[in-house]
Amino acid sequence: MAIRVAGALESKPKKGVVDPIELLGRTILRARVLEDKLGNLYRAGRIVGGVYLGKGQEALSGAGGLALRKGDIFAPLIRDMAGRLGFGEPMVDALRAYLGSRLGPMKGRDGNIHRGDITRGILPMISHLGAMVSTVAGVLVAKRMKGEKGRVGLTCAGDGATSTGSFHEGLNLAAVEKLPLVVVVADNGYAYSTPRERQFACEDLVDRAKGYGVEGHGVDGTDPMACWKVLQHAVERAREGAGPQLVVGKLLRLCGHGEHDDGSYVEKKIKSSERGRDCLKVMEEGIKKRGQEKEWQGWREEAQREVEEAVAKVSAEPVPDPFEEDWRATQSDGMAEVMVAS
Ligand SMILES: Cc1ncc(C[n+]2csc(CCOP(=O)(O)OP(=O)(O)O)c2C)c(N)n1
Ligand SMILES: [Mg+2]
Repeated sequence: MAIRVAGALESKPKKGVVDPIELLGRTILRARVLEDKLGNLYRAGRIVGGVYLGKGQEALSGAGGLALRKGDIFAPLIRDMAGRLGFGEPMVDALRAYLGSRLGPMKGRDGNIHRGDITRGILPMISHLGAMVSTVAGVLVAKRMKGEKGRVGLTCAGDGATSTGSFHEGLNLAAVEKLPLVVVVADNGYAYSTPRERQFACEDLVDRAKGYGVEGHGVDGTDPMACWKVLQHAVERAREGAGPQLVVGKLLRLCGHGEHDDGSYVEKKIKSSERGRDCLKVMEEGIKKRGQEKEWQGWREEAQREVEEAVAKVSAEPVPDPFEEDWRATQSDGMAEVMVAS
């Protein structure tokens, strides 16, 4: 049941046709430049709370966000900046959440990664550890009961999350109900500092697809175009009624669990293995081979400008006023109505 796909980066862009390599390349770049800036802002003491980044995981995450359409549901986790940007979350929303702007999606009341925007189909994350599988399954059941057709729900999980009850219950329910759910597992080999051999005894998490009775797709998460192809295919299968899709990408987190952690427990031999490749570098090399070195540099500079402008804009915005706040994140006036309506 599991398929493994190899990508190809060398094909030239065709005039008038959307170029997936440019789309994914720019998404990976924007996410990386933004997250590098977030790390710097954290170290400069500008961010209250933790900062959790997705360095090295952008290709898999971005390909997931880009495979979705308007009207779909996306439930990203802490390492899914690329997926968020790919799905259309404005960069300024991310900065507003991290810098506590009152104009942000959570009105400056929630630190960072728990942000969402129901009106855009982005669910605020409850937990990194499997909770969103059940949540998205529930949303998809509700959509089915309302007669809404053709909507796909995609959520992400880490290798560690696959061992939780919520992950199992959600995927099992989705399989029984044949829901259009795509679960993208970023198997980075560690749950915080716990290595995969202390988390589960199976060889490859994609083999679990058979047990759940869903379609499984294994992919090299460091290979951007392989990620693109697999995610396009999985989302299409879910949309056409083939039921849940389990995508497992092997890669490595090229940073600590959060910016407070140096990740020194990650073994050297894993860092220098295939899964330790940086998807951004793989993308960059492919783009150069394609003769688009100049374009790549231009996209990078554009991303840097976008980040700097957004930081300057958000830095001048108001923060919540404790004398005026009721301190409820999503239950403030109007939010409940938005949730019911969407
Ligand atoms: C119930 C619970 N226990 C512990 C945590 C703290 N925690 C957050 S993420 C995480 C590790 C998750 O590992 P994995 O699913 O592999 O995702 P990764 O961090 O590698 O992306 C832990 C222990 C939590 N959020 N919730
Ligand atoms: Mg992990």
